[in-house]
Amino acid sequence: MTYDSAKDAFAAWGVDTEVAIDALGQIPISVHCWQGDDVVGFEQKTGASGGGIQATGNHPGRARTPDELRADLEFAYSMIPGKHRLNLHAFYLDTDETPDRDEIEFKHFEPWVDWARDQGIGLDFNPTFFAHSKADDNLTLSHPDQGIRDFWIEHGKRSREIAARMGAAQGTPSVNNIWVPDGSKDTPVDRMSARRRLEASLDEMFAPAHDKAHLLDAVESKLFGIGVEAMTVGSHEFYLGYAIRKGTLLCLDMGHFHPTENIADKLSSVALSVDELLLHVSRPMRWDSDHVILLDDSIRQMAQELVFADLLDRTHIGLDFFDATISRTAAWVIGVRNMQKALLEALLMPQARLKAAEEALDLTTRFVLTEELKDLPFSAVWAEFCARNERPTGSALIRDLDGYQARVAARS
Ligand code: RNT
Ligand code: ZN
Repeated sequence: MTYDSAKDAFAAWGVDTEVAIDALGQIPISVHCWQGDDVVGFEQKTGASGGGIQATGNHPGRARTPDELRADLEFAYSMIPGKHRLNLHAFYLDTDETPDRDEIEFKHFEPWVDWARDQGIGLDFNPTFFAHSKADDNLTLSHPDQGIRDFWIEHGKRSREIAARMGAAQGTPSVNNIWVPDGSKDTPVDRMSARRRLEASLDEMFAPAHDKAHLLDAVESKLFGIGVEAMTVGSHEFYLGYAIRKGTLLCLDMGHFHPTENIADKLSSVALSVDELLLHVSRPMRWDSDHVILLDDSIRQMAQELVFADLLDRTHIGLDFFDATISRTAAWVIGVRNMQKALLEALLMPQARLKAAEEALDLTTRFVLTEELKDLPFSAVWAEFCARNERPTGSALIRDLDGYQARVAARS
């Protein structure tokens, strides 16, 4: 179908495809750096790996250096329509120096900042509270040992400073997201002390004030992880309350809840109590497996809530998945494009008509509408969006993805 006939088909439903295309072009997705190298990072490794974060697979082409990762990212962005961001983790520093986590400084990230400026890409940031000997107990900010807590508090403070300087340099705030692996493999007897320690550490870490135009603090909850099956200190209730009391962003990772929970349903509830949200869009398969996101119902529902509840302006959309069994660049490209496709579909819905049927309790009409709307020619509008952004679709996209993968496959 041509774009013009698709445009007419949507117009018959009262939907302007031009408005949807313009809106989609304004939505930045924060692309997570860690899909490119299986969450390894660029530190001179001590061999420690606390935190339970691990990618599965050994597909050829893993980025081994910051230059390789940037080359892969440049390729990925060249396949993705629109202007996006990069979500950098602290252990992706780019320097010949070997600072420990409590010694990192802005200068260790300057090559990233320069590159991002040249590319016109905004940076977001994350302190790295895992893959370190001082995280081997799966305890960091809530560790009973004050020295270990202080080490991680310092890492968090430095990360906030670095993110704030990135935000100042780029003219849009850098979201600095806190996720700690802290928890207990077996049933604890003193959850309260652990949570009080985490709270006190966070308070200390957040004490230095930064301009909100440069830095937005976010906190990410989790239900459980490998090695912390019995309790995660930073649970959803913990961070929901913390974010409300302290005015931070709340990060909802789609893999961090019970598998049958609908994360899209949470947005409107949480948005009544916190100003801004961060999403880690992911695909948990039976557990927090971080599969590459598909254009499936969970992603569609998420996008529809963002659009229908008018939350796009106060939600930062980040992705969080890593799969090393397939081309890492293809994983990035398809994942980001799937998020965009879901947003486009939501933007192309006759929202007023659907909401009116629901408000009138005409649930039959709502039902018939949602099902009949699935036949609308979304793909023709997506193809038009890609064409206007000079991005390939279909077999041309496959050819380009294959071509790049073939070029990086020789990396060992
Ligand atoms: C871990 C969290 C966290 C990490 C990244 C690498 O379960 O989802 O967001 O995946 O920080
Ligand atoms: Zn996450």
